[in-house]
Amino acid sequence: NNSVNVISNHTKPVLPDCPLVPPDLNGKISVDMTVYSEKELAAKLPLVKNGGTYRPSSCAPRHKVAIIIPYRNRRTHLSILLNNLHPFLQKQQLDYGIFVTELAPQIDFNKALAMNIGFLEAAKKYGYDCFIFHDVDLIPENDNNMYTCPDNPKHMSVAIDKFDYELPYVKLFGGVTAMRKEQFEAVNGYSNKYFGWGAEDDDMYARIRTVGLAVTRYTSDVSTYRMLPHPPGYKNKNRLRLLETGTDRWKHDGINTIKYEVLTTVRQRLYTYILADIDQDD
Ligand code: UD2
Ligand code: MN
Repeated sequence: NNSVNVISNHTKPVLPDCPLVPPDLNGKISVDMTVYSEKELAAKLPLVKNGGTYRPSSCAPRHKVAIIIPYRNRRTHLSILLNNLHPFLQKQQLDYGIFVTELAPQIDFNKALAMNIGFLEAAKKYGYDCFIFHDVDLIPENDNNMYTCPDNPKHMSVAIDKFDYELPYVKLFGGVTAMRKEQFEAVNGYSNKYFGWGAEDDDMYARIRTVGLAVTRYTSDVSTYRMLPHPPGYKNKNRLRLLETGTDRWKHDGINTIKYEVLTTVRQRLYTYILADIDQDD
């Protein structure tokens, strides 16, 4: 070949990698509890692209992160979370996208099922390497709490005001958690069977330990959250029986067995909304 290195004119200028530690983090931040309208919110977050994605323009981001929010009938919480989370993630210089996943109204609420679907749909859209599963009502209070995925699944909502900023129990893996794509696939995602409140997070904790991974946490002074008030969820009566049989069920109860249909995907201004249906008789 004539080995002339042609610099074609459409190559983007190579950006320097973003610094390992983002430069302008402040540590403790105050939560803005204002409930803005969608229009006001869109106007105050101009850097967010339609569908709720963003990537830094001055440096090459080190992390591609999908935020998966299981959702039903929590509009005010979502508005407050988006208002606080977008600036927070931009300061951390992440290449991120926010996905809000809801099950069709006739399906009993099932948080883990919604998160499995959110994972599968987000992974189809972009090469995310890190997935943060995020309760809609948890607002981070410290921006050193990096929304990235270390080499073990990370439990991020360690200290919550509702629980007096104490970890309720050491095996808790609910609230806000981070898993690399390959870690989530190694545990076959969440169980699909926990309809109603409770224990789907404990089931995931057991899967993580079964495959030889561990749960890691940042210190509680960094991993602090405000939980927005809400009525208690309707308890799933057979959650404990499901949990007991979890370890011998996990290989055929998760993202490899889930049967769902996406009814609609809407690129809202500040997030991607996914509405899915399942055939509940399976
Ligand atoms: C705890 C866990 C949560 C989950 C739940 C048991 C923490 C901090 N949180 O949450 O992760 O394990 O127990 O299932 O440990 N949701 C809706 N609409 C609803 C109900 C739930 O959108 O009507 C979503 C929403 O994202 C919410 C999440 O599911 O944050 C968990 O439900 P919750 O906040 O009502 O339950 P909570 O606070 O006991
Ligand atoms: Mn809650």
